This record gives sequence, C-alpha cells and structure tokens, in this order.
Amino acid sequence: MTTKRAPFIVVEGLDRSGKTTQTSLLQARLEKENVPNRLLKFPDRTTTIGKMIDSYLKSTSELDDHVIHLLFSANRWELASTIENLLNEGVTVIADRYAFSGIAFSASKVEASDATVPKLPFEWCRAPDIGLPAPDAVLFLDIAPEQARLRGGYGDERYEKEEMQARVRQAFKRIGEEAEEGTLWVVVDAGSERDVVAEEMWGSVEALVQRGLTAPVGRLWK
Ligand code: FDM
Repeated sequence: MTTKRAPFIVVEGLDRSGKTTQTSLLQARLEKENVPNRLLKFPDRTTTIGKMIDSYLKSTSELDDHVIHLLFSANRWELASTIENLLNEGVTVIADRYAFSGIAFSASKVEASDATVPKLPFEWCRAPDIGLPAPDAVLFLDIAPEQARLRGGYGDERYEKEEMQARVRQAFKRIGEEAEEGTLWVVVDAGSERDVVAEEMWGSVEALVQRGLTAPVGRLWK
C-alpha cells in the first residue's frame, strides 16, 4: 500500500482581496468535509521573530530592507518542519500568505528618488526561501487596486498604499507565470461575490484534498 500525505495549500492575495475571509471559509469547508486541517498565517506574529515583524509593519520600528526580508523568511523556516510533519500525518495545511508574498512585497520596494529602480533584486528576494516546503496549490486572490479601494480603502500598516499594491500585483503575476511544474497556480477573481469565490477555491483543491498525494513534500525552487 502506498502511503499518502495531505496537500499544502497556500492562499495569496492583495490587501482587500478578502483573503482572510476566504481562508476561513476554506477551512470551514474542510471541517464540514471532516478533513483534518491546520490554518497557518504568515507572518506568524506570535514568535520572537514575528514580534519584530509586527512592530516593523506597524512602523513602531525601522529595519533595513534586507533585514526585514530575511526575518519574514526566517519566520517561515521556524514552521517548516511543523508543516512537513503535519502533511505527512495527513493534516491538510492552509497558509494565509507564504514565500510568494515574501518576494512580491520586498521586490516591489523602490528607491524614493526613482520609482522604477527596485531596492532589492528579485533573485535576491527569492534566495532565502529556496528549500522551504513547497505548496501543492497556490490560490491567488486577484483584485485591481481601484476595486480594492472601493472596498473601503487600505489600513494603516506599511505597504498599504495604492502604488505599492499595484507593483505587488505585477510581481505576483510574474511569480505565477514562473511557477514550477507540479505547483497548481490558480488566479481567482476576488472581485466576484463572496460565495462564488469560495466555491471556485474549493473546486480548485477538492480533488487534491480528497485524494491526497503520494509524492513527497516538494522543496521550493530546488
Ligand atoms: N508580507 C508578508 C511581506 O512583506 N513579506 C512576507 O513574507 C509576508 C508573509 O506583510 F503587507 C507583508 C504583506 C502584508 C503584511 O500581512 C502583513 P497580513 O496578511 O496583512 O498580516
């Protein structure tokens, strides 16, 4: 008999895309289907590293752009073995953001003097996440910045600015286009009705969740 493992599902999206709501709805669906599951959120603001990230995002501390990028990555590595163990125990893992946010946001920072010049090269941003547990499916909740604005505007945290969000959206597009074989990358129109989005997300992962996988947990970009 072949041993199966559970899938690793990542939900990515822009601010105001309804990502948090949709991640909870996906988890509720797994519960309803009696699928053992665990929902993780990145950044995980509860760890020592997560607290540094939290204070940076709330602008109560300043950090060099390289440093904060590496902290976000370290915050994922803190949970890497937990994720792998859960999957091998048959627990479906959902992550609200992951390494793709790591690259998309850091690579979207630009020089104050010239908004066409990135502060951190794309390849440099990807490097620290190489080897993390790879998701089997990434659901990217896409929304145009103008539509996001109509949903009540952005919050007060760092990066919650329209020009930044527009660059992040482009970066996510590039990451999706370059997604590895074996990773299902689904662009979901987050501008649709809440229940329509939820159904599309469930429809994209249902087979993976119900059947499980025989291939071992993959490694990102390896
Ligand atoms: N963010 C999130 C990053 O810049 N890098 C990362 O690796 C991750 C996981 O942190 F603006 C950004 C994205 C967002 C902020 O995310 C906090 P939430 O989902 O709003 O908590």
